[in-house]
Amino acid sequence: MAAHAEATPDSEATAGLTPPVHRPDRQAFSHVERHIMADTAKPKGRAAKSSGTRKRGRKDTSPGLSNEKPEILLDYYRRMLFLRRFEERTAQAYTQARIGGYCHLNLGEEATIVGLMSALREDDYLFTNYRDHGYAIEKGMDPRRVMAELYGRTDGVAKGWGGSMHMYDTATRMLGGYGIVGGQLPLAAGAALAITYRGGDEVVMCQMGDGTTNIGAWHESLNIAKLWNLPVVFVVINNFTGMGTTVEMSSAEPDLYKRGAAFRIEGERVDGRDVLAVRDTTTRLVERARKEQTPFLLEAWSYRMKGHSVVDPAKYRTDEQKEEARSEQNDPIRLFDRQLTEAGILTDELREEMAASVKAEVAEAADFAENSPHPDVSTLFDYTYATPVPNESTRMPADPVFAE
Ligand SMILES: Cc1ncc(C[n+]2csc(CCOP(=O)(O)OP(=O)(O)O)c2C)c(N)n1
Ligand SMILES: [Mg+2]
Repeated sequence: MAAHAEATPDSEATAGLTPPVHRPDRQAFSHVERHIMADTAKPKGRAAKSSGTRKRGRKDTSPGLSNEKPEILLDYYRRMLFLRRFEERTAQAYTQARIGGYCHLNLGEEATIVGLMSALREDDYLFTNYRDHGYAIEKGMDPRRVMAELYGRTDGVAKGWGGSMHMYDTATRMLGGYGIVGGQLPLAAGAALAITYRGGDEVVMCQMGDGTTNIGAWHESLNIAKLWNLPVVFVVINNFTGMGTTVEMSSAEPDLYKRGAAFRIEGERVDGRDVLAVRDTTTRLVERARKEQTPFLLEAWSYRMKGHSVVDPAKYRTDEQKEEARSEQNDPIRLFDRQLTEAGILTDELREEMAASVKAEVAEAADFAENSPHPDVSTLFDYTYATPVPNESTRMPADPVFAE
């Protein structure tokens, strides 16, 4: 469609594609792409593509390691590895029926999570969708209590009543964990409004998936965030799929970082496999949101290594697509491992040491969860309502809510 191509000059990646398809150039984009709307809201055409031409391959796209402190790089590596092993353990516990209910994993998203969280201050706020375990841990929650929540035990962060999709902890300012697609967006805007009311300088980060950009709450929240100058960074994790539906099948504008344009919100896209690129891009946007008191949009491309949830065999993916999602070149941990090894920062000895300590820490979290008591059924409604409501597990739907 000529008009569409005109409006989005750098969308050659998607031009002429018919669904269902796989984006052909996922391997080849500069590590950051920007879409900036001028105050006139007039598209600037090709000049708006500030990052220049697309480069092929990965080696030119990383910010490089030369200015980085080795101990910080190793810390990122360990944190990513921890999330990987934690999620693998979660999947295992689920198949053993130790964990029940819905359960969505962050496998493949580790560099994005560590990069994003490294850009936040401790007092910044975070809202996420249901794919939240890694975010909760990286925002500062005790992994043992996250695992206990997955197990539905009293030592869990939500006393065992929330489960996988509802990690929540005011102390670390991780305000959930939402199962309704887009449910977190209006709440994130509200939290940012509260910050401005109080005259604070915290920033809200609101994570979501690509599929979320087509829900009403997306439009409402981005609109009000820009209208009221709220310090919130909306982060779209583009894993190219909402359950089994591709971005191309569901988004008229598949370059998601441009979708803030309708609200004059600047957007950027980053390679979510690259922890340093994510950290640097996010830091810039978070600090601008803090200083300029205005929202931003960040799109991070990363792979969902498995199905939508632990029970989804992803039969809608071809073998080739499954391989692509799990390949070495798209695995953020193997990529970073190679980078650090080539730079002489990660040695065999260090790798083994870290693998062992991560394994032990994950095992400790699982033991902690296993040994935590199940909540008493009498507490079922204790945390459901903010004010006391005489709700009992024996009450039937037709019974009056309030006692006569
Ligand atoms: C309002 C609403 N509609 C539908 C669903 C069912 N649903 C759960 S996850 C999901 C896909 C969302 O995809 P995306 O936003 O890309 O996030 P991802 O799972 O890829 O992280 C859907 C449709 C839901 N939970 N809430
Ligand atoms: Mg998705």
